[in-house]
Amino acid sequence: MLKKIILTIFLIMGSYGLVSAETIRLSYANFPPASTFPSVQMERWKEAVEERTNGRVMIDTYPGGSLLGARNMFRGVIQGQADIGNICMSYQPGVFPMTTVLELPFGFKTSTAASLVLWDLFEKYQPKEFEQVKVLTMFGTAPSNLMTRQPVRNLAELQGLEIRASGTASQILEVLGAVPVDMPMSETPEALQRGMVKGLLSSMEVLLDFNFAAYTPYQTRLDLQVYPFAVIMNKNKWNALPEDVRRIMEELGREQALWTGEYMDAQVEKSLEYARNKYDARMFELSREEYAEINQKLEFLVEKWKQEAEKTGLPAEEILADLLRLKDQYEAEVASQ
Ligand code: 3IO
Repeated sequence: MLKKIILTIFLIMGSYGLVSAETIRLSYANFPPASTFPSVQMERWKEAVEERTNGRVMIDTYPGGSLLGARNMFRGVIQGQADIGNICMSYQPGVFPMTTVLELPFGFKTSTAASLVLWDLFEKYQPKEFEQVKVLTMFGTAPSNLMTRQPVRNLAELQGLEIRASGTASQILEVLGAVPVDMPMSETPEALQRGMVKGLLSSMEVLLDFNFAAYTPYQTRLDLQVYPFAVIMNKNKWNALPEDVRRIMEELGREQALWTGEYMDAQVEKSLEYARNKYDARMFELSREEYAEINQKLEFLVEKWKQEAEKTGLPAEEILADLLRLKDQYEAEVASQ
């Protein structure tokens, strides 16, 4: 009798959704170590989702390539080896014709602006390069700068130097006379330690987060391209989530892009200070003439991107115009804070 009453109560509560469904566990794979910004933002997203769903959704995070690495992340999430994963679009040239527009050297100053621009462009154009997955958030790095073992005070000193980069950044290095060595960030510590490369072109928080300052105490200010990232989810897993959970995750999309950008910009500052204090790091600036020369030499990249984007049916002119307008708007907002 009592059993029957209890059962009835639970059945009624269940039909009104008062009994919380089973906990949903999701795996989230990341390629670089826990100390680096893609993994730091992953932990922040995990905490936000667990809190906002009152623990109904629990995220198991796998930094450092422990579930999927940089080279098999996109495929791995599509195939369901991980439910969620973090990809860098620069690692698969040609696969992301739209969002790699961030790799053009437009002179972003901050990760905050780059991340918001990337997110806005993604939302507006819904590019088919991501049609196989659900995109949870996106962000871009702070602009790339040269970090080297030996001083690079001018373009002459860059000639023939092996420098690690990825995607369009490698093309940029080649045009500037360096020898690009293409690999994901996660393989870079070993390449630097073994002396396979003399430096790298990336955002400078890595001086601290990977302790690259120990290998590359010289920096050259170039403020080149941005590396674009996306956090993606397996589509079947996404479709199987309760609607309120999906809403919570969707509301986090832009917020997470902003959080990550602001985190990274602060981390770059911290990193430069660390490199100066601990390794006597030095940052060089080129002459006005050499900056002008670089700009002129890299102009063709915009045309090249445009042609490739148009080939895939993207409104390239419109995307570029939006990018430049949003960049100015967001950089001004950041600067006024
Ligand atoms: C990056 C990737 C992983 C961990 C830290 C990082 N900082 C900047 C990047 C950008 C990037 O993907 C790259 O390859 O330079």
